[in-house]
Amino acid sequence: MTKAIKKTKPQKTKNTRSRMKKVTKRPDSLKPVPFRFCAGCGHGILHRLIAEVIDELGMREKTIGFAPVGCAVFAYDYFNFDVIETPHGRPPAVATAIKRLLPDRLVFTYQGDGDLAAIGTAEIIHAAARGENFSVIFLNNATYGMTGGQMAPTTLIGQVTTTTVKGRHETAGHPIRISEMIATLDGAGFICRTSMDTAKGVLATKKAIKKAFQYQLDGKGFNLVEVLSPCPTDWWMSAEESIVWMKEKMIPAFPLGVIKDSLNDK
Ligand SMILES: Cc1ncc(C[n+]2csc(CCOP(=O)(O)OP(=O)(O)O)c2C)c(N)n1
Ligand code: SF4
Ligand SMILES: [Mg+2]
Repeated sequence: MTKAIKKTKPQKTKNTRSRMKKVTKRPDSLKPVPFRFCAGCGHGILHRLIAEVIDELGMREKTIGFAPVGCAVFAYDYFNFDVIETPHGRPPAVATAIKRLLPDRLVFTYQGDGDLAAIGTAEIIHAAARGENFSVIFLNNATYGMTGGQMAPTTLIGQVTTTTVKGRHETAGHPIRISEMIATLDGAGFICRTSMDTAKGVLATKKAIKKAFQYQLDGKGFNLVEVLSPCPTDWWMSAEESIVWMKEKMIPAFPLGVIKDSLNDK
């Protein structure tokens, strides 16, 4: 007579990894390639936040981004959706055409302070004045990062750059608060400024991007999120020092918060 085989309970594995819950993953809207930004740079964080928001909105296959000149020039290498390279401040001009032709797409421009507030001042001002229904993600690092740290329109008074070696003097112009300027235009709907100097600031930045993208999807018109971001390489600082500099110098010059929300303001 054969013995009945006694059923045993499956033993609990000692391998804790098999019981670990996955709480985060690389967003589908980012390609599986490493960023080439410097250590401590904010561009990589901002790319990831945008990708997370697009995933959460389920818009990956309906998104068209516009990349600038500057350190974000390779955005098409990183984002896993259509990106059109429109250098020298022209993203708002081309985004205007694309959004008008394809109104069901999520259209956004990604621009640095040199691209948006110097070479492309005309394009951004007129797109806002026209109330174009797309989103602008504007990374302000107070310098021309890509080309070696020259003075930008956002460079602070006293800030040393390769073209203001004794610190920026008033005769070289005061820093331009472009978001406040754009907010004066009737066509501009939602304008806000955030900072990536803390984890809380990074989360606030993501929330602002989501609000801006939703604003566009609801057809409410022109919206812009300015994001203060560290550039340790061209500030000649360590990553840690650059965060302190942002808190002490940059945020007082560029106050954070919602600058305009025309629908709620009314
Ligand atoms: C007409 C013109 N002027 C200047 C340049 C050089 N240039 C390329 S990127 C850049 C600065 C970009 O700075 P920003 O937009 O702030 O981007 P960041 O690298 O800081 O993110 C400049 C001046 C150029 N390519 N063409
Ligand atoms: S130069 Fe500045 S903005 Fe450009 S990748 Fe390096 S830290 Fe970032
Ligand atoms: Mg810059």
